[in-house]
Amino acid sequence: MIDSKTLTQFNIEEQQKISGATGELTLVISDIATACKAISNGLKNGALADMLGSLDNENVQGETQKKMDVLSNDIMLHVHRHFGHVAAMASEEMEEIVYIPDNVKYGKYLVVFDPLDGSSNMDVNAPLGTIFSVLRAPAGITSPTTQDFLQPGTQQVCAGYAVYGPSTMMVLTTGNGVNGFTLSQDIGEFILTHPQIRIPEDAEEFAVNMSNQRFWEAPVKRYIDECVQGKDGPRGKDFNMRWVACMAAEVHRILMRGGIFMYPMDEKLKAKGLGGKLRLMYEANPMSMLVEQAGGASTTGRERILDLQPDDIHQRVPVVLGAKNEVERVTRYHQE
Ligand code: AFP
Repeated sequence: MIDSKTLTQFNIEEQQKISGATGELTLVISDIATACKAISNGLKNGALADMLGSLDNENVQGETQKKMDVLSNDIMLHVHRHFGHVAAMASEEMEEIVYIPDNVKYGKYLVVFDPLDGSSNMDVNAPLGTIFSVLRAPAGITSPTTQDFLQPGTQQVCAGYAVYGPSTMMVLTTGNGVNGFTLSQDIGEFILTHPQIRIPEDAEEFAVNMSNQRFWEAPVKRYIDECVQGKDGPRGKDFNMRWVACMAAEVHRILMRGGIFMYPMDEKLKAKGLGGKLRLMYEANPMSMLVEQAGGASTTGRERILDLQPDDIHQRVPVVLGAKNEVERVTRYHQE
């Protein structure tokens, strides 16, 4: 029995509240949802569909591509190239931005995505995700350049992710709170199941890749060390830890039950000349918008992520996000 709104109904109602809205953003979100349904289907048969394992090629990030990385990227590109509604796209998997064909209706939005987040989880049947961000194409421009994508996260008009776990969910914001939709296997629609999600301001759960501990900077070492000391330490309470190696699943858990997530700067990343592990435009910005819209906070440790002016479409940054009071504590430790 479906007794809640579908994603499409929800977005049309939201669109009707905005005077002068053309419905184009609703169409873009609907295309992304279609792609996520197709990716969800692609993931389901796993080894039976020969979808495990890697290909011989590397992506622009220098990472070996999984078969599902390529399929998910193709699906995201295909829906937008086929239906139009966007001006251009940028994918974590591709060096250059992608245009839509001339014969397709040109839209006013730029779509940025990580088609398959946490793809190493594919081979171990653990959660994966798709992360997306929608920006406005500069007015009057019919052929956007990479430069036109380099907008701070505060300019995003929509951000969200799909998480492919025991159920497939899509969680998104258009700047008016965060809402979660579960994909009904019966009718093939995303149904509103988690309206107006909020992140508690305090937390007792952190997510970080502890194997990097010895490479972290002092403020992060201090924060995690105090959490690990639990009741006997300065925090006076016990903390739990989780690490799924899929940012979409990690942020989803924080939106569902609170906590803090971090992929901080470390010596290994510095030695490779990288500004962090996670990508600003494909991961950090959309997740930061969601987290802030749900009452949380997001920082590099030193600056609010949404305020960063990107200088490269594949730029990487340190990320600390989640429960407001915990993120503020990490920021304070950086200042001290
Ligand atoms: P992929 O999308 O390349 O699989 O990377 C996932 C990710 O960007 C992010 O979702 C995870 O939080 C992080 O990397 C995991 O990194 P480690 O493997 O270093 O823990």
